[in-house]
Amino acid sequence: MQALLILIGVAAVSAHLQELAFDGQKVFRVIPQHDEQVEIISSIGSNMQVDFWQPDSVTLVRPKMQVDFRVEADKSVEVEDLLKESGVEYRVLIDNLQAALDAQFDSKARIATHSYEKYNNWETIAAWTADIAAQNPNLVSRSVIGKTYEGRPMYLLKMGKSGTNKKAIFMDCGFHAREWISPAFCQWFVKEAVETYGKDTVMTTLLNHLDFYVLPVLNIDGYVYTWTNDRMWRKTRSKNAGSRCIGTDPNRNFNAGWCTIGASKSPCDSTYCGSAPESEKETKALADFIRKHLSTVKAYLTVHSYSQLLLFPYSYTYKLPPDYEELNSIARAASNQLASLYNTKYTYGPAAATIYPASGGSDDWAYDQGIKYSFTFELRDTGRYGFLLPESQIKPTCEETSLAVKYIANYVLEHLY
Ligand code: 0X9
Ligand code: ZN
Ligand code: ZN
Repeated sequence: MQALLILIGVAAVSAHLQELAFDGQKVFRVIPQHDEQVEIISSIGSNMQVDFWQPDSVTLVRPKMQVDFRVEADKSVEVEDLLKESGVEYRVLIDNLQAALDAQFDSKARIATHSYEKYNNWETIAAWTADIAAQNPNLVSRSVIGKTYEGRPMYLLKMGKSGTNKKAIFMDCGFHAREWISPAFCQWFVKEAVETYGKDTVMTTLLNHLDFYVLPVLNIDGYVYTWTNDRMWRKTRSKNAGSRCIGTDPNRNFNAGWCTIGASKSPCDSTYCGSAPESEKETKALADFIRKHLSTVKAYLTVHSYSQLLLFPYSYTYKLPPDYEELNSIARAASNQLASLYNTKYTYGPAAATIYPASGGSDDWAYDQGIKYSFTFELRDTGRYGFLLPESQIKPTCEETSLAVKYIANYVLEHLY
């Protein structure tokens, strides 16, 4: 009892600390017009405590690019003055981050059970993976593909009617810890599959003829850290030799032009590529699983946020992939499907030209392994709430995204042989 009370006390204090930490912080959006203004953004980035949201690192900023960054409360006046003086076009995207942080938990019930319309913590998601498999033994099974740096089991769900020689779609969520809508989507998609199997003809056909592997959270340690310590954490939580800074960007850690462009060699940066490709236990576990299942996995989908984009290779080069025409037309059709529900607009294209060049991503790696249908989703929104998407948007976001995922899966099924 004593221990329990202390635990509750610690949780309350850490939640409270995190709450105070964001009061008065602002998120700015700037569009530097030329190299000189890019320089100004870079100097703000290096001289102030600035956290780049989009793109994820100051090194990726280019002229005419829309840039969102978060500024500490005591620096925000100074930063705004600098922007004004230098004539860089800007606006305040989020005026008080604390208010946005509070707004994300806007669903009515704050009950401690699992809900598809709330953000669930890791403990709740882990228990859910066991439950959903136990409740749907003919459709869902759970396995463990490895352990995280901090020792948590990485659960993978396999969905589909049992059959022989089935091909599969692989989908993961939760690469970047702070992109909470992503794990929410993986959970939603599993729910939708089990609830609509036998009712919805497309889903029924998909599960009869294909398997879905769904990894609800890849970067579990980081996700836990966003609940306990720092809501804005992105990377893994591994220690780096010779540095006090923690973590590697899992989406810079794959062996695809590793650390050549749009990635940092400094452990203190949010896009640190790691000491070597697959240096992280989490990326290694994912890559090992895919290598082992290359003969069956026909599509690789990885879910991030935010910006409303549907991206495909390449990111490590501006070169177009050999399957550019086909991937582009799939992305166009999937985006149209997505928009058909709530009119949510997605931009699609090869990632390097559509957002920014960045090497070491899992999408490029999967594609170069021969998985032709490789896509990255960047879910809602376009910056109003950014990573702090209110819970009231989980349902519409997941419903519309499911349409796009089903479209891609159905396309893959129809083009298997
Ligand atoms: O930079 C990323 O890893 C992704 N954007 S995010 O804001 N969610 O971090 C985009 C990934 C696109 N693909 C590659 N860079 N390979
Ligand atoms: Zn059939
Ligand atoms: Zn991401």
